[in-house]
Amino acid sequence: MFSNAIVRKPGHSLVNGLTSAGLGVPDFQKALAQHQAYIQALEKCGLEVQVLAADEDFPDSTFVEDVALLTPHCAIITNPGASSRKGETVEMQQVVREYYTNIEEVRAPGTVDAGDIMMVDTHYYIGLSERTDPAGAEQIISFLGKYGLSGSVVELKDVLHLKTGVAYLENNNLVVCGEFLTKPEFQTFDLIHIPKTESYAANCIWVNDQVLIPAGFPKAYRKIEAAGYSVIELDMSEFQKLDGGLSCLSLRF
Ligand code: CIR
Repeated sequence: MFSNAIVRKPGHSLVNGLTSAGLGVPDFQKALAQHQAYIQALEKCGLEVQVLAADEDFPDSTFVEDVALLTPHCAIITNPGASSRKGETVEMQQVVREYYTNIEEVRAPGTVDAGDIMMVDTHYYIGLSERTDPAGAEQIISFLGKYGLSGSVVELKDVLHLKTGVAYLENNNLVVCGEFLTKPEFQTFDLIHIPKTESYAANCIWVNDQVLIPAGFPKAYRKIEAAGYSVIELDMSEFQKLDGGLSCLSLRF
């Protein structure tokens, strides 16, 4: 179970965030309202949410998930793969100190976006993507090992981050879409297959037995509900325009 979350409000500079989505420029006011609803949903799931002020210097800084990996035993500050995002780690390092004494840090030349890291109990799957390279993944695996945790890498080619296409919902249930459906390392899970037409909904999050999914994906909704979860839908349109999903907007621990 999680008890805390860290989020960061989007700034006006959000409109300059990195994207390959081709869905247009996000509307700042709408993004703010969607972000507020996201915070409320986390609170409804029982989390205490620390809300960081917007940081206009970093257009993508609302996607806090990428800059840290928070485990039950240690925190790992990443070295984000996109140059415009590297500075986001500086303040996060301070924030994480409020909760952790064991803090590790990924060093250049290794790069990691923690959106590429999926926790399954004490094991962490690390996607090798355009943002996370083998040297970064190697550092993560070695940090995890220090604390009795393990990691392994997963190749990916079609999506931005590992968790763009997979989500672990506990109880051996794994949401998968596209290239992840046939990955040998995922075949021991009970797979919940999201069709490609609803691929954005593969980025959903388990929060204390409830599952948050983006609004507007009825097939995904039905499948996740049929797996026994209580589902909360959230409008994510403005973050989708920046390739961001539900997991990206918080650190949950
Ligand atoms: C980026 O390209 O870095 C942001 N526009 C989106 C980051 C999404 N984060 C995530 O999937 N964990």
